Amino acid sequence: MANSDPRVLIICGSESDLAVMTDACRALDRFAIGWEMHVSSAHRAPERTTALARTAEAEGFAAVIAGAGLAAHLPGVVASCTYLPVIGVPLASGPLQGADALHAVVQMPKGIPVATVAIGGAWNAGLLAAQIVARADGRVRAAFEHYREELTRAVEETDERVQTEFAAGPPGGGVLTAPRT
Ligand code: AIR
Repeated sequence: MANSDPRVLIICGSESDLAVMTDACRALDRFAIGWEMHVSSAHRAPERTTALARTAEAEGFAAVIAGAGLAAHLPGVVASCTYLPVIGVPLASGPLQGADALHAVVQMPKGIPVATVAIGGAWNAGLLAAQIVARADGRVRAAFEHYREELTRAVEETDERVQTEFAAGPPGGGVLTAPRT
């Protein structure tokens, strides 16, 4: 998958990761930032994976997002093969539901950092990559500012509605109060 002028390289450890990792694509689309998505496993295709990482900077990418589950070495391996900032997405896959991947991604040894988001946090990975791109792109910077303002406005609108709904006491006849014994 690709679009014109890709600025963010996204790598998934397996096709089974795509459903979650496409959230990163959607976040980048929100800011009209081009991306390129690849499947490449650090364990099943190590040469291919390191080649993708090594060539990313010369190809014009500004950041890499890498998502994997289980023994998720992909983000760390990618980070060790590029000077670009790497954002790691631990994915819930298998019996430990992402706790294994979280530790593998976040617990990088000193020297090779991976900016780790929450388990399944591909949307936030996309936002973080957008913030990196925004450092050198005023259009993206303005779009990001607008996004933050929208978040705040949504909270304000929710609170306004809550104030109206609660003006005459909690809705549902007092369900929020402790039941009388
Ligand atoms: N994985 C693939 N190669 C190395 C790792 N850690 C991960 C994938 C996926 C999980 O293993 O990122 O989350 C299961 O992959 P599959 O292909 O068996 O569904």
